[in-house]
Amino acid sequence: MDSSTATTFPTTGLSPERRDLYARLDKKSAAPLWEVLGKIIPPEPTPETVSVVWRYDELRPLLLEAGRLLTAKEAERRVLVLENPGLRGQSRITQSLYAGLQLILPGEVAPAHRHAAAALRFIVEGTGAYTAVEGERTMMHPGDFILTPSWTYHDHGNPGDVPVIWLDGLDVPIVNLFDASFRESFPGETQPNAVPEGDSHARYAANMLPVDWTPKRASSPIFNYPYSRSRETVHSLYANGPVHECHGVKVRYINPAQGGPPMPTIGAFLQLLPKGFRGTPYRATDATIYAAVEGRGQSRIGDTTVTWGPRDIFVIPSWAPVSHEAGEESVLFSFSDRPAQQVLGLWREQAPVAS
Ligand code: GTQ
Repeated sequence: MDSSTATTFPTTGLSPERRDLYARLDKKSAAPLWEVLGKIIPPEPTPETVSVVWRYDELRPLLLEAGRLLTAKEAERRVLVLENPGLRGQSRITQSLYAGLQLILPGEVAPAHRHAAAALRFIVEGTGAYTAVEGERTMMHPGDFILTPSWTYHDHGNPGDVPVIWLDGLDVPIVNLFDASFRESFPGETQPNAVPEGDSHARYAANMLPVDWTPKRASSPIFNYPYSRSRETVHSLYANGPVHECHGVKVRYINPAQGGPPMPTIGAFLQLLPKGFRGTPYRATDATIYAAVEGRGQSRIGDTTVTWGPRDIFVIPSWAPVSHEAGEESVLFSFSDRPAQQVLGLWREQAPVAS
C-alpha cells in the first residue's frame, strides 16, 4: 500500500499498474482527475454546512461568563464564534461566512482597528453602546443593521449601563479563500469623533445625494439601517400586500446610491411572516444565516425542522429546500453571500421545490 496516494482517494480495487502510475504521479505533485472528478465537480451543491439553531437563552449566560473572565480590551473583540457543526474548528457558520455573538459591557471599549474583511452587525440586546466607522459614531439599538465595510477603521464602546450584544457577520472565509487578508490597529485606542453623529444618514439616507458625490468605496455610504424604519417598512408592505408564498413580506437592504447590496460580499434581508403563515418550499445557492427578531415559528429545512423564537440564530445550507411557518406574526433578519455569487454569475434559486 502506498501511503502517499492513499490519503487523497481510495486506492483499494486498483490494478497494480494504475496504483503504480498514481504513486509515480504523486511524487511529481500530480494526480489523476478521473478518481476525483465526481467529488470536485458535483452535479449539484454538496454542502458540509448543516442546518442548526443556536438558542439565545443558552448562549447568553456563556457570553456573560466570558465577560467576567476577560475584558473587551484584553480580548480585542469579546465574541463567541458560532461554528457550524459541519465545519468545526474553521471559525465559520457557513462555507463562506463567519458569525459570532459579541458582548460589550458598560464602560468598555473595543479598540479601533481595520481589516480587509467586511463586517455586519445585527443588534440583539441592549442600548447605550455605539460603533464608530471612519470617525463617525452611531448608537446601536436592537434590530439595527450596521455595516463595517472592508478596510474601514472601527471601534465599539459602551458608555451606557447595560450589556450590549450583537451578531457579527464577516466575509472572513471569502477573504481567506483569496489569501487577501490584511489587518492593522488604529494608532490609539479609539478614533476621534471626526464626523458628527448622524451625518451619513442625513447625507445619504433621504433619497438624495450631495450633488458632487462620488463613491469612496464599494459599500453603501450609510452604515446604520435602524430597525425602527425597516420594521415599519415590512409592516407597511404587509398592510398593502401582496404576501409572497415562500417569503412572506421580504425586503433586501440596499446601497441607496445604486440599489445594489450594502456590501459587495454580503447581502442582508428582513422579512415579516404573518401570523399563521405556512410558506411553500424555496431553495437558493446562498447558504443563509437567520436571526429571529420577533415572533415564533419553525422552518423546515430539508428533512430537519428548526423551531425559533426571538434572538435565536439558525442556518440554512446551500440548496436545501426551506419553508417557514409562523405561529405568531414574526420578523426574521437574514444574511448571506448572495451578492458575491451574483456578481460571479453563480447564484441560483428555485421555487417551488417539488417535495
Ligand atoms: O468587531 O471588529 O466577530 O474584527 C470578529 C472580528 C468582530 C470586530 C468579530 C472582528 C470583529
